[in-house]
Amino acid sequence: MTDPATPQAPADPDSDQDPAPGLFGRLRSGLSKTRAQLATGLGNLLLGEKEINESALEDLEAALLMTDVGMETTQAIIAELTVRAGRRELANMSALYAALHQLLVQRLQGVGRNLVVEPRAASALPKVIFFVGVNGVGKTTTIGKLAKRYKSQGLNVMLAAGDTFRAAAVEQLQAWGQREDIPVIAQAQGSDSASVAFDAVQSAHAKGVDVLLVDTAGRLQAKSQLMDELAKIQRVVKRLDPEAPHEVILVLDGGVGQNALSQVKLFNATVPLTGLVVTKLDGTAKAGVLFALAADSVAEQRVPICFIGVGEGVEDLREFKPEEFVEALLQAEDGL
Ligand SMILES: Nc1nc2c(ncn2[C@@H]2O[C@H](COP(=O)(O)OP(=O)(O)O)[C@@H](O)[C@H]2O)c(=O)[nH]1
Ligand SMILES: [Mg+2]
Repeated sequence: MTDPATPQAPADPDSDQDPAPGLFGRLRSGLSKTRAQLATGLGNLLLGEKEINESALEDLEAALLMTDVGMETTQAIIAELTVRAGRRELANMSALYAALHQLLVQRLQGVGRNLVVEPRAASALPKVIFFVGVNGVGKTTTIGKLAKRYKSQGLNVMLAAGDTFRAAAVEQLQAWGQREDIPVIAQAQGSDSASVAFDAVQSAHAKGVDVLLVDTAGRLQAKSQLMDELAKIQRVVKRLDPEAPHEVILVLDGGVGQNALSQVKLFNATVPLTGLVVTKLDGTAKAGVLFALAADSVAEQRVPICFIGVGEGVEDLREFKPEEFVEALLQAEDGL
């Protein structure tokens, strides 16, 4: 893993080695590790040439658990497949794929949420979006990717370098800003991040900005200090606009698997979350964690998934669409 303390140059979309794999192709290749993990379970069924029965489904169960789909979801899916196999509905692999596809999509239904930003009406205040999460998960990178996306939609974007803990964090955001010609409000390292956010909201009001993306510090997750700081940023921003922040997005590293669930709980207790971004799904075989997060959000926390990160390029931050995601997870090389 790259040292998050090193400022990252924004990935250059023009220097992409693979010029036109298509957006779905990028998603698919980003998810290749998780797909390979799932294919192990499915492949065992195929190679064994055995009837798809209860014991054969155990391989699939193990594969689902390995991708961090989670115990509850895995058991529900296997139970349903077992019933169908008992009814002789899963006579061949393509029937099994189809059934699995359907069940996986079902588990994600309603969990995706499109984070749309409208151009600001004359009388309205800018939309303020906070990005929170532990260190190194991809907050700053996600902000850079989103800033470019919103700008290309014709929106007037501004960034706030609220991670004042490390100089590198400020520089990293400034690098994105320079590259995309987007203003970045920053203060010296060690300054009060609530003061940066306050300045930025004020400036965004004055300059007719449509959307302000606020970066925050992520170290000390387990300590009350970080949560106090987030609460303070929130309080200070509300003095300028009681409705702000309009969105609080928790960024999660998909590679941490089930640990993502406890991060949701932790942050949600301090700054009520309105959405999740799950990054680095390309670097892990644990993309199944999206299902665990979906089960969690259905159960109690109700935090929708807005974007997933499947690489470092701008195009690799994708809206989370359940159908497309499951398609990319299950589609084999030969398009089965
Ligand atoms: N492979 C991959 N790397 C990512 C992704 N998102 C972020 N990164 C990398 O993760 C590292 C930490 O990201 P950064 O934005 O600095 O994290 P922050 O500390 O939360 O702001 C950087 O090297 C990023 O390039 C992703 O979706 N895929
Ligand atoms: Mg950062």
